[in-house]
Amino acid sequence: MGPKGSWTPFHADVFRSYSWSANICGKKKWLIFPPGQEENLRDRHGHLPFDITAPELKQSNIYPRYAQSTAPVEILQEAGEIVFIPSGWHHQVYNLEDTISINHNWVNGCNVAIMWSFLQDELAAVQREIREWRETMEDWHLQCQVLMKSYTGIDYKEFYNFLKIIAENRIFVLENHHSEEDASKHSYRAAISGLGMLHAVFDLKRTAKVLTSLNANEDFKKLNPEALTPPPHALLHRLKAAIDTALL
Ligand SMILES: O=C(O)CCC(=O)C(=O)O
Ligand SMILES: [Fe+2]
Repeated sequence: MGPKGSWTPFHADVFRSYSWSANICGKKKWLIFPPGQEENLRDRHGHLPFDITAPELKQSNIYPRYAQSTAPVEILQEAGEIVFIPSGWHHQVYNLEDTISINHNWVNGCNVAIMWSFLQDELAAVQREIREWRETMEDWHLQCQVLMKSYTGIDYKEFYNFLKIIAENRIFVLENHHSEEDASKHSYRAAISGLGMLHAVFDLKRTAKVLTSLNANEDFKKLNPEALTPPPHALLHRLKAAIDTALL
């Protein structure tokens, strides 16, 4: 909810999720950039601007790549209209009138790999910040995870748990698709069985790809992942078996 004249500074959404935003009343102006375009808007220290319309952006000693940037896509959103923002599109938003809107963010099989790639970038940024203590701190890798969680809202183990819950739900759908109606009366898990078999297989395939990459990741390996339940390799094995059975 925002009065006329209020605005939201330049950003991309949490975990590089998708979002939709529905205007109940009022009017918004959106300035949006395709993924990657924000690179030209970084200052000489690599930081993104708070306000992409600020006059300082034109100073090439502060924003060296601004001259190469392209103009944002501009959207005027009226009451009753919904805007969809794909993963990784940076945006700045103005309330042109007193405005109420409802917004929802989500990750699914189509953008979970984008989320994983974002988390790797976030960890790399933390590692760069505290690299000078790498050799002197015994728990340096663990501390990087702590900092990442405080900054990004999630660490690698939590991301694993996220994948695990998605995978287990989808496996449940595949294993119980014959008794869908019965099951949906009894459990939340089965309620999502409304997804359908193909959707569940699609999500599992995408989850398997991301989980394979997570398992091979050197930073994840340093966190003693085999102590997690179930161990990531066991989950991946189960996941692949569920896909194979479903495709028989
Ligand atoms: O409505 C706004 O001011 C910001 C909305 C936004 O950033 C979003 O929905 O992702
Ligand atoms: Fe946003």
